[in-house]
Amino acid sequence: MPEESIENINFNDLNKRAISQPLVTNIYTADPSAHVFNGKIYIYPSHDVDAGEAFDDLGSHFAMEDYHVISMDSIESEAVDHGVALHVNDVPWAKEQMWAPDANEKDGTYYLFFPAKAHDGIFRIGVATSNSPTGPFKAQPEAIKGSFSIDPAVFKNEDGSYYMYFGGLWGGQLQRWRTGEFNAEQTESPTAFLPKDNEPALLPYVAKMTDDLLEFAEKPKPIEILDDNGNLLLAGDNERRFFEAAWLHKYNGKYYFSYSTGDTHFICYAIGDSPYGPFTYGGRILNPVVGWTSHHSICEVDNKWYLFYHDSSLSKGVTHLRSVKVAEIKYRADGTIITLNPYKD
Ligand code: FUB
Repeated sequence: MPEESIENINFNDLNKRAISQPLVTNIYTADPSAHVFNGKIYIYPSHDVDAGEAFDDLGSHFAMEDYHVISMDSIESEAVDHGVALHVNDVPWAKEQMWAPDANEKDGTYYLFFPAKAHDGIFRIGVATSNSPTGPFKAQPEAIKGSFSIDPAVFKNEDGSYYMYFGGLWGGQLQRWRTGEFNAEQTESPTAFLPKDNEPALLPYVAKMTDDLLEFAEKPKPIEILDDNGNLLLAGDNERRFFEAAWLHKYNGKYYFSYSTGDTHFICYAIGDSPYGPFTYGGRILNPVVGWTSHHSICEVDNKWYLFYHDSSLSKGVTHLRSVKVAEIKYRADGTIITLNPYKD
């Protein structure tokens, strides 16, 4: 779907075949992180805008400046946009590119976790807090110490501990951190510094959070994604290896780590027995959507499981003008997930 020329797509037909429609149409939204707080659904998306930046493989066209929170009383009800919850101008350490966020709650305080490029051009991850799930959020003066790259997702484990999952290739800069230090060498190539195809793929990271959820309690650890033989997926395994958009949920006693394969446009998952992994590749959750990126979250609402995702159907295929959608997912008895096709044949 993303490789198909946009001119060849009949969007009226595509929208009729879509398994779901945009949740809001007054603004463009992407990268939805969904949670149920106090019986209500809250979605923390990116707020897509057209800032006039030229398209490039490092994502300069994703020039988002703020976050809005969307809520729904139930999965069938109308989605409500609560307006600006945090603006980049109110984040002392951040300069630009407010990419995919997540949120969580602890003891009545709501935490918004978000990546942005700092004034030195390096992506970091920050935290902002509020006493309301819809904000407004007040940002911490500094980014999380030791944070890097993009796409934070914060999972609350049953024992009350919280873990942040993060990382993203190309514009998300994960490949620049291979030595543990940021490689600042000048290049416009999104694939510079990536491992060779026959080497293990770059891994996303996880870190337990401190009790106040404002810092990492430990040095981030790489998350191993293995094949059925127990080997790390290789960098050349483009249809299965991690690219960006980490998420963790627990189903039937197992931890499911899900993510986007980026340039091959799948949402995939891997299953493990610990929040740290290792995770064994399990399959695809979502086939490619219209638009280059694919990003998701998985949330249980009233004993059913839902995939929140996005596509570029409303903007007729504009990569950086996306819309958040939701569709139910189903598990087989063996715990595998039935792959969704975002558009019916
Ligand atoms: O929205 C900007 C970036 O695009 C996100 O951080 C990635 O996950 C991709 O969806």
